[in-house]
Amino acid sequence: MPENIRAKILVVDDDDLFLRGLTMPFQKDFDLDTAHDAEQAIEKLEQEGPFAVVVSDMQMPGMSGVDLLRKAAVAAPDTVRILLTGYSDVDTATRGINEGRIFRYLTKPCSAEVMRAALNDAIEEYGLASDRARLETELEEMAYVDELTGIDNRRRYFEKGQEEFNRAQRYRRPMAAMMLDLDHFKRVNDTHGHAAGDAVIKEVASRISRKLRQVDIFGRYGGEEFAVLLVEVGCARAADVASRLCRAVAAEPVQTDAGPLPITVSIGISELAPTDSSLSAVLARADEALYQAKAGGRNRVETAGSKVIEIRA
Ligand code: GH3
Ligand code: MG
Ligand code: MG
Repeated sequence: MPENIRAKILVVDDDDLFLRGLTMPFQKDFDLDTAHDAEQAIEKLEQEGPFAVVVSDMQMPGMSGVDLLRKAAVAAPDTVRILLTGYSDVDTATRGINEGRIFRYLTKPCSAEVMRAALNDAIEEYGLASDRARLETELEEMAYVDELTGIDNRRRYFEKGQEEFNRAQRYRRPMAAMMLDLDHFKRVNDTHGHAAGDAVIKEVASRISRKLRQVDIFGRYGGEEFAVLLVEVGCARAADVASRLCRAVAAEPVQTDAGPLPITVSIGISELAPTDSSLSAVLARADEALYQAKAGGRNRVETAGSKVIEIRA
């Protein structure tokens, strides 16, 4: 947690006097909030969080501290939990500690120093756990998202695509695949440099993304190649969509640091056949059609097993 932000701490005790004694020494150091019973505590954890730490007394009318912290672990899983017990409840408390995944328990009465040390440790734990969670999300994203364009990477495209392929095959629903490849892209790199090339790939991905529906699957297949799966769409409509994509890319030059660069894309389309045993089979036909589109002059769409569709910008 950044040092200039005071950690939010919730202290729960039914005894007002004790609550005041407990919070008074720390008013300056922490952003303290209090609750008088378990119900109020859960409400605050759910609605007024995130809290870094919740400290609960063991003995309260209605719900015990262990039960409260067990609920808190569900309501606000990231909040670190501390239990306060009287000497007589230590046994009960230790039994409940695993269930509530309690970070630490303190026996009452405890000094301000002991409490401060426990709060500081808990806040540190909260920070470490948030760092871990952030790192996990970042790693997950790295595994699935193409860094340059922010769209699905090849791996993710195949995962989602295979699922869609299975569904379409099982229910005999239409599905179309597209392979897209930037035209003469090597020239962009050779003439204007790799950075300009990267900017072009990024902008083309964005133009295509904007033309697709949420349900369509769009991934960066390789360098300057993209793949699309159109869900519930047959060849004829896929050809319309592809023509629109070609036009959207060619509509205006891409602005780069090397100046505005006119860019076009060629697209090959195929549709799901009942005999296809994998998504790769569908994509292989789209790739053949793409090859035909390139051979036919680029900036155009070709459908596997049919005629070239001319694009007029
Ligand atoms: P065609 O119209 O036949 O597709 O011609 P092309 O020049 O686009 O075809 P080719 O496949 O020969 O060239 C693709 C180039 O894309 C080669 C490679 O240097 C470049 N490239 C691949 N990935 C990236 C990337 O991530 N960034 C940049 N800037 N260039 C890339
Ligand atoms: Mg290529
Ligand atoms: Mg190319």
